[in-house]
Order: sequence, then structure tokens, then C-alpha cells
Amino acid sequence: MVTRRKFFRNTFLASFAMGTGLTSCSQSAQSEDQKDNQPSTDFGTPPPVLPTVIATWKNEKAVAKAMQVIESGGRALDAVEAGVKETEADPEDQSVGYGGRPDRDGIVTLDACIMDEKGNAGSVCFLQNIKHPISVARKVMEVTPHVMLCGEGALAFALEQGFQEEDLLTETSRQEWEEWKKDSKYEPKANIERHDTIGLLAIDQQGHISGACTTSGMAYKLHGRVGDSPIIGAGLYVDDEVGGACATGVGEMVMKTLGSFLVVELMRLGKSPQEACEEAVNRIIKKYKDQMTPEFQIGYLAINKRGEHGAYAVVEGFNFILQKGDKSREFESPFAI
Ligand code: SD4
Repeated sequence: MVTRRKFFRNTFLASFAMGTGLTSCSQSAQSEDQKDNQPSTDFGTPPPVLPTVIATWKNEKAVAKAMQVIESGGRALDAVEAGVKETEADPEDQSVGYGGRPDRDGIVTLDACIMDEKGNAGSVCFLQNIKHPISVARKVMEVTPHVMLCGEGALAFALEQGFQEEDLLTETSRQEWEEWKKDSKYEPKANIERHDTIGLLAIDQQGHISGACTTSGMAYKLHGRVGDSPIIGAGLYVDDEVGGACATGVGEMVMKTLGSFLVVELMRLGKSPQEACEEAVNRIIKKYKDQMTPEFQIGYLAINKRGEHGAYAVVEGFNFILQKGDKSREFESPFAI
């Protein structure tokens, strides 16, 4: 019997193949494995892969910018930083950077992390008044012996590095918060609008992978709350031997399962990006079903060294954008429930 889920998944894979003229990830992975009958853990020398950029949600400007950096010879690391900066600077995007929704005290606090092909990582969390937390995260990675800086310390470091302080709370986000305060219902929300936390993964012309993830976190969260997005292995993980993964949605469950690390490790063991994302989502559902509200959402996105991708979410509504060469396409992610 073709279940709703299988139907959705098949449709998704077929539409990808048709739309881009490229073979879908799972299809090519399966046929190669079947043909060669090789242990799937053997990544060997990967065939040439088109530069690839993939991002959570329909962050068109971000993937276009990232691809532009790659096409002009830039590293994947430069591409992911430049890509997500587009979203951080966009006041219309109320889940990331400037214009992000504040916490329940009306303060915008930002989380971000970045990881390169050498396994270097940098991160900031609970950062305030800096428009581009991703660039501060990169500085943490490049000029300190540390991985993560938090709150006031992260801000002091950013200022030392020449970043400027600015007010990130836009009038729209302030007014919505004022509205929310009338009830002050403590109900942190993920995915309450089209654009959301951005996780972006890129493969450059040398075939190297890097990733970035940046967010203002859950709207109206408790002051001081930090989500999965700046946690290496939770909101983002990259291993240049295998691939990369990133997450969006309710960060608490992603942190408790170290989701992006899990997805990459599953790919290391031979799963396709699609299978790995499905297993990571299903693990959360199995373990935490009792704690899930109907609109509970988590979405994973992954790519491997072959340039194959996968995506999977708990419920309907997660989408992503993929760019290979000069072609970009938006997709609705398959989902579990
Ligand atoms: C967080 N994962 O702070 C982020 C929020 C998010 O879609 O991704 N929303 O938990």
C-alpha cells in the first residue's frame, strides 16, 4: 500500500529530478550502492560535484549570495557566512538578526554558529545589539582558542573586533511583542512565519563543505534561553569527509538528541542524507511524543560529499531551497506525522 508519507516522499524525489535535471540524492545513492554492491561507508574519491548551496526555508537571497561567492572562487566558509548575512540584515525576517522577535522581556537575543571544512567551529549565544552574529561566531573561530562566547562576553569581544552596537528591535517586532504582552502566555513558538532560523550548507568548487546557522530563537522565550542553533552538533554540524546537516524548529529536542551531529554520523554509516534526516526526526518522535503539541515542529536538512541532499520534518510546513550551479528550486519537505 502506498502510504501518504511514501507518496509524498516519492513525489518529492521525482519533482527534484525533473526540476533540476539532476538525479535525486536517494535515487543516485541507491542505484550506485546496488550496482557496485560496495559497503556504503566507503565514500572513496567522490565524483566531481557541482557547487551546491542548500538552506532552510525559502531564503532565496541567501543561497544566491552564497553561490555568487562560490562562483567567484570563494571558499564554502565565505559563502555560508555571506549567505546568512543576507537574512540577518533583513528586517522582514522576524526570526533572524535585525528585526528578530524579542524574548518575553522585549530584548532581541541572537544565537549563531559556523563550521568549516577543517572541523573548526565558532559560536555566539545570547548576543545582543549586533546585527551579524554569524560574523562574530567566525571571529571566535578564527581569532580565539575557543568555540563559544556568550552574552556580555560575546558582546565585549564583538566590540573589540570592531563590530558596532545597534538596536535590533524593529517597530513591527516591538508592536507584536506589545500585543503578546497583553496575555503574556508563555508559549515559545517556532515556525510562526514563512522565514525562520536559517541553516545554510555549501559545497564549493573544491568539493569542501561548510555550514552556518543563525537565529533570534523562539519568539518570547525566557530571557537567557539559548536554543540549538549555536550549539555545534545540535543546530549545525559539518564533517568534510562525510557531509553536513542543520536544524530548525523547537531547539530543546534538537539539543537533547544532538540532531545535526546524529544526521552526519548516520551518513557516515552509509545512510543517504534523506534516510539520515528521517531517522533523526523519528528518534525525536519516538522519545518525546508525549511532550509534543500539534504544531510542534523540527526540520533537518543535510547534504553529503556527493552533493546529494535530504530533508525531513515532524509535521507539514518545513521547506527549503536548493541551488546547484545556476539552478535554484524551492521544496516542501516530506514529514513524518
Ligand atoms: C531555537 N531552533 O532557538 C531555534 C528556533 C527555530 O524555527 O529554528 N525556529 O530553538
